[in-house]
Amino acid sequence: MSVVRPVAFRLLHTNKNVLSSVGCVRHATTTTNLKDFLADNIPKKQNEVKEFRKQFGSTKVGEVTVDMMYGGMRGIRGLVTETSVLDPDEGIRFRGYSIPECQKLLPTAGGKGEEPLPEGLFWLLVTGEIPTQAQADAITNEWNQRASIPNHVITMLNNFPTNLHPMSQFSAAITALNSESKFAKAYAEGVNKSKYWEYVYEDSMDLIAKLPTLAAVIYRNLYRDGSTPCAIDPKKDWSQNFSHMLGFEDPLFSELMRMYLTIHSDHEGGNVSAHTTHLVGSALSDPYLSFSAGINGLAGPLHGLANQEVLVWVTKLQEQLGGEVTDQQMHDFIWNTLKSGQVVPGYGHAVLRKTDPRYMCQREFALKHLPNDSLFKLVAQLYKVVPDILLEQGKAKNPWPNVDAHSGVLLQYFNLKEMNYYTVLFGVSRALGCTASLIWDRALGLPIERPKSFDTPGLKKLVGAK
Ligand code: CMX
Repeated sequence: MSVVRPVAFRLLHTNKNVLSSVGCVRHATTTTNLKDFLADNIPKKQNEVKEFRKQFGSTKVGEVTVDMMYGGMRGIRGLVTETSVLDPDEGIRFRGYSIPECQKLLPTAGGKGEEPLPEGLFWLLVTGEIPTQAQADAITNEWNQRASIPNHVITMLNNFPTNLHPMSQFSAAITALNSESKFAKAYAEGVNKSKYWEYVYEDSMDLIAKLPTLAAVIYRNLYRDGSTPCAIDPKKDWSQNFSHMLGFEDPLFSELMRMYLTIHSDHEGGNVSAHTTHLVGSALSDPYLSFSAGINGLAGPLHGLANQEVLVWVTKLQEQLGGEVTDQQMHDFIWNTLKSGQVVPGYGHAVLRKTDPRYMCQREFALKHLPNDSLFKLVAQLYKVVPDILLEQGKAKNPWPNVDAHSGVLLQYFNLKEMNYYTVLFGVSRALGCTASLIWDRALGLPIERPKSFDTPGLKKLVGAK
């Protein structure tokens, strides 16, 4: 095992602008082996949490109201997730770093692009440190080596009917990959619980490595000629290999994928996909079973499927209103959506109270690379019109756009037109955050999750209602 220097808060970055905006940059230790990093750092974190709980274990952190219990547990402080934190006004921070900071600090694909590598983001989510280029490249190499898919999974995908939604195919394929689970095998052989994290780590790395190929097989079966995706090229990064396996050769599409797969990765612990993965993992279901459960949650229209719903809705708008759309026509169309008891997809959020920085990041990509695209202009016009209408309606607590309001337009520009497929891309990215958390869940020995529930008579009795 290579020697790991103590985690330090050091200013190693040379870019002064970055330093002034970010403040302290936590830089990576020297090892390029992520598992070695964990082996050295997990005992420190275990100790930190043990000491913290010893001192503050019975300190109250909030209260629970009856409305919270009926209201989707909104605002209940009930989970610890190390990888990211979501501020209602500012948006997501991955291990303390905002999206613009990650874009400045994370390693890129060198001469091939400027967007951060999702490999570097994964290192950050797992370790809390900004990786060096060598560390990000080491993750690329590992994922390229772990990418092979067992035949039974490919056979299963090839036999699915074309009317089975891509997300159902994706989830089923991830579940079927559990034949490869090193965690399940080790557990069956009686592994000591102190070693759980090592096997969860192995499964997580394998799972992430295999997802692009699974996703590409689904795409090519449903929307192309069903031919086998090209082989993984060890010289390409995760996103570029994925783009090429899908059949997209434009280098700018690979750049889009690097950005897309980075920003969709994690959104603290309470969202449906992350929370489900964490919950199922707490029963010691292996990472394949846990993450496929999370994927089923992501497939819901109020969560990840909203990126599909946005494009379906915008397409309807175009069909009904034609080319140039006035603000008034758009206003009426939106009100019709609301009056027919539907939500405006891509707007609102359970936690955020401002425009999602993931929306802004995609908008900036569009302004840079496709400023004159007509669909982008329409999405930008919606950004002007929708919030006022949602405010006027007075129901949504957040009238601003979320991540899903913008992703489809970028994919359409590159000719990835199949809207039903969009949530699969979200799912490939979401694996980074969900598995990084699973590794820490097992490293910290978190127990099976089991909150207390009540029936209404019991709750009435509890609060003294007649
Ligand atoms: N359009 C119309 N009504 C909306 C709305 C929207 N975009 N967002 C919220 N509302 C409504 C809710 O349906 C709710 O109505 P009822 O009181 O009739 O039930 C009311 O406003 C209050 O909801 P809220 O507290 O503001 O929002 P929630 O935390 O309950 O729900 C979310 C959050 C995201 C499900 C909701 O804003 C929504 O349905 N948005 C559209 C779907 C969407 O874009 N989802 C993607 C979210 C990001 C992601 O997970 O990927």
